[in-house]
Amino acid sequence: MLKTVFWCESLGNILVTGSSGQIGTDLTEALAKKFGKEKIIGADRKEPKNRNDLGKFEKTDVTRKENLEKLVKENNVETIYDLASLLSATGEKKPDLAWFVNISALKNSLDLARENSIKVFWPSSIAVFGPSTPKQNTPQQTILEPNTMYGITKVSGELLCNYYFKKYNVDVRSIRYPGLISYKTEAGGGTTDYAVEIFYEALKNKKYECFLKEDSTLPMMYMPDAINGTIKLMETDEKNIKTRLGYNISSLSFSPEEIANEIKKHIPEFECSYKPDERQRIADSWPQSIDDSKAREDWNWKPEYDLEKMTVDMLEKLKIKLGVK
Ligand code: AKB
Repeated sequence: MLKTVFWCESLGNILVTGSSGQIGTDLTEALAKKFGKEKIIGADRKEPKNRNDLGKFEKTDVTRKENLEKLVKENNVETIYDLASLLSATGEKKPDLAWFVNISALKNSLDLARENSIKVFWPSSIAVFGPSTPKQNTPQQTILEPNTMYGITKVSGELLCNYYFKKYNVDVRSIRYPGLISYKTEAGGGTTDYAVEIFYEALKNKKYECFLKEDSTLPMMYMPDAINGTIKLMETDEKNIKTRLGYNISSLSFSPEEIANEIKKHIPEFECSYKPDERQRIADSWPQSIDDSKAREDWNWKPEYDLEKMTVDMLEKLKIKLGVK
């Protein structure tokens, strides 16, 4: 309780690792807007595309504990959003690297959190689920037997978070993100990336070749909902956090064909074709819809965007970004 009040009132500095990535870009901007950009430190191996409104940035590799420690100590960090991660498709191409990056960055954050009373957010994913998990309305507590290295890092990471909470009382919180769709930063290396690419291609070329089959339904979410949910979870009173594994959250589920049809309502000439590649196997191993009732009960999670509202907003924002009429 004391810790929560302290965090809410003093709002010490916030470090976002992986800040140039898909979630990192949106989250850094949202945190800077909410708490003031002087409180936010972004860190990544890649420079951010646009530094405006993002706060301080350090180019560094947080898989090395001494780099992370320097950032924490020099900036009086009280909260870490540890987003440094390789995604599912890259993880299958480079499984050793995926294990190393995803787990060592988290272990470093948790160790520093334990030593310095830091609060941590860590992103899990629907990739914790595998072919043996129920596919519809997948419960919070269910079979976790992923068949991708990315999924294995996410299950292991969740268990590590839970261990650090139970053994060292580290206040670590996590969300199992579905595929995320944002107009600010393009996705990279994931299985759900098609749901971002399709918007760019529809606007630029009026056609898109999708790397998943037309009927591959997956859980998805518009980035503003994901960012609001993340900040809301971190602001929730500690007594309401009932799991230190990842919380299921959900808003949309659609297939490539469904999103293509939604885009066609606005761009009637748009044509989508389908040529599944190795990412199809990953998509086939994941659930189609998620039961997020625990998150709704424990910390009042509620998304705002449905498919129609998201499509309108994505097209509107991307038209401005791409300079398309
Ligand atoms: C991916 O496709 O790898 C990610 C995820 C669902 O975690 N977007």
